[in-house]
Amino acid sequence: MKLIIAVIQDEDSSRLLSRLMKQGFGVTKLATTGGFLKAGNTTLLLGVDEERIHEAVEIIESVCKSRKQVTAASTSIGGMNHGDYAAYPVEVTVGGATLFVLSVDQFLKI
Ligand code: 2BA
Repeated sequence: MKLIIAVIQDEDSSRLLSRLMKQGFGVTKLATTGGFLKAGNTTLLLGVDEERIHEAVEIIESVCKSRKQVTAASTSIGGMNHGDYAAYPVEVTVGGATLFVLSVDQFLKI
């Protein structure tokens, strides 16, 4: 068995959950926050038999779309140690999904 950790956008989460559940995948949904944007995103944990990894990844790929998002970056003004910062907008592309696939030593339900 493998564990897929999928960081996805909140907007895609309910559609992806429905698709995965309909196909018989076990899923746990966590509310998470991205370190860079400091905005909410969703992390799904999926315990998947090795032969179904490809199927799960295909479903995630078909639902999760990448989007442009504008965020504020900051730069110091007045040189080093001045202590004043100015914010300016930066456009970043977020998603579709960031996946980690891990081997599972044991899967127990007690
Ligand atoms: P965030 O950390 O909020 O990052 C959101 C998006 O901001 C990223 O999208 C990327 O396009 C951009 N970004 C991140 N760090 C950046 C930087 N230092 N400079 C410029 N742009 C930057 P994604 O790459 O699609 O990542 C979406 C979310 O997936 C991330 O949200 C984070 O929650 C998670 N993630 C991505 N890579 C990860 C990793 N190596 N480990 C753990 N979580 C990760």
